Amino acid sequence: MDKNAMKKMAAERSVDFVEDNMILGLGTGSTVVYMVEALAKRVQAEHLNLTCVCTSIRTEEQAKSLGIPVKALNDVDHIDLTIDGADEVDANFQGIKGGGAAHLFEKLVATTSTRNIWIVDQEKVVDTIGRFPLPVEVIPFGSQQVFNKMAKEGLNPEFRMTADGQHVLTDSKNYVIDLHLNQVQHPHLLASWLSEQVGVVEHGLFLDIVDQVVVGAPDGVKILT
Ligand code: ABF
Repeated sequence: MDKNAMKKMAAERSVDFVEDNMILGLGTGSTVVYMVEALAKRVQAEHLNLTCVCTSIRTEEQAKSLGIPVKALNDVDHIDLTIDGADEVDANFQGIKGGGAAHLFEKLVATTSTRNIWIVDQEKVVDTIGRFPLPVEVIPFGSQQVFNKMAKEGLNPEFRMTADGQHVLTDSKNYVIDLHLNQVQHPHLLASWLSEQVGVVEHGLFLDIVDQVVVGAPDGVKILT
């Protein structure tokens, strides 16, 4: 079974957890695209009353195009459930996100949510996180100095660039530095160090956040709790 089929399977199953009158957080990424499509079908079929908070411009554009009501994060007083993708998740439910350069808004929405569900294909479930390069959002001003400090710390930084050599920009017009670490043995320590660095806006270590992981696999959907 190909990866997209596993993503679609997890995405469609996750929509079963949506209840009428929920304020819902919508994540970002290709797995979430399938989820928003399935959600729109449920909204139409069951006339669900939902308010959705999006984690990126592209998710908001998709939701609006499918008639899903959206609101800004500042305009809701809570979020009942957020469904988002992830790049890696380990057995302790620690994860890496940000492959889609949306982890700042994703973490703001996730930490506002009562419950968080991630939807992944089985390749994202790993023993130890870190094989996926860890995204770090930095402001452009002084970003080379931040980069140099990360290199000195042995974090193997690389600016995320487009094919034509421009900096990839987040929805906040910031840069992304990816840290090629292979393994993150002590994620909480690394998260603390990164958060202390002046110029770092947010990193892609999502620790102690997710409550349930819906995994698409060749033999069906698994729900990890
Ligand atoms: C998003 O989901 C990002 O944080 C993460 O990079 C992405 C996973 O992408 P995909 O679903 O396209 O594999 O939340």
